[in-house]
Amino acid sequence: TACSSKYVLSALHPMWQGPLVAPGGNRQSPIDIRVRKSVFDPHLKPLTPDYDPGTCSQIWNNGYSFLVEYDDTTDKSILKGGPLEDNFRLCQFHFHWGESNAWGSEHTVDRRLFPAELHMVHWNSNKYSRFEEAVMEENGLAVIGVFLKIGKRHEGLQKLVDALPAVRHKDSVVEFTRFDPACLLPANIDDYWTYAGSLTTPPLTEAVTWIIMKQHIEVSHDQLAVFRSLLFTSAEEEVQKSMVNNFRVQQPLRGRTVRSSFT
Ligand code: SG5
Ligand code: ZN
Repeated sequence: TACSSKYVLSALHPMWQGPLVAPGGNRQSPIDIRVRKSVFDPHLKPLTPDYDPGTCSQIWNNGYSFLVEYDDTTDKSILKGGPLEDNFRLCQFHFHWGESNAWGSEHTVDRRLFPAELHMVHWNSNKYSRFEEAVMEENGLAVIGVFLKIGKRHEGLQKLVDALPAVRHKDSVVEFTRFDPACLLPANIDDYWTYAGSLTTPPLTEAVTWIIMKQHIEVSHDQLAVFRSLLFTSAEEEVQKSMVNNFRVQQPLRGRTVRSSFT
């Protein structure tokens, strides 16, 4: 799909988080959401995702996370509403998680860490014609973030969990079709925080309107254990490394306002 080009792969390694690599922009992500400092915006509309499970195409272990990729050559799976003026096309979703259930999310809420965080990545198809173009622009991307908590088994997620052993190693890809991304959203998508930020992996561009769901979803410990059985390393490498702690460190707010859709 359009956003699965491999040109940034060499940079996708946990070590890139070092101070030499991170740019000193003014709207970097992730951040801590301070609930009492967020500002209710009554003009924020309900979010209206409209996804076609038929656009789901494959799962790819890119050596940093696993990406469930969607065909984004047409406007079949789109996100609009909420803080967004334009239509944004779904190109992939992925997760960030920890080695234990005590941490793993990129964003935090009043410093609370979650064991994992889902990111659904969309690009502005009204203004741009390809993901690679949108990724360089201020209003190019919209990412929905959903926190994962340990609880009961998530039935929708299980189909994906079952497919993960096939992409255990870096650079492995398997066909994966008809997965409805909407099944991973919480029941209440009307309550969210939104702020202007960046990608949390290279190229770290300040292109993202973040939409962070207030309500989390529940997954079982066993389901997250399968995420942790994936590897950062390729089949050829001698020393195998578990794919865990694939989150970026938190970034300063630098005067930004986090808006909320709810009181
Ligand atoms: C961009 O950012 C990257 C993704 C990366 C997310 O969407 O895409 C590109 O730069 C492609 C040109 O990386 C890839 O798709 C690999 C080429 O996703 C990941 O690396 C998985 C963690 C990260 O976006 S995020 O800010 O939502 N975390
Ligand atoms: Zn992410």
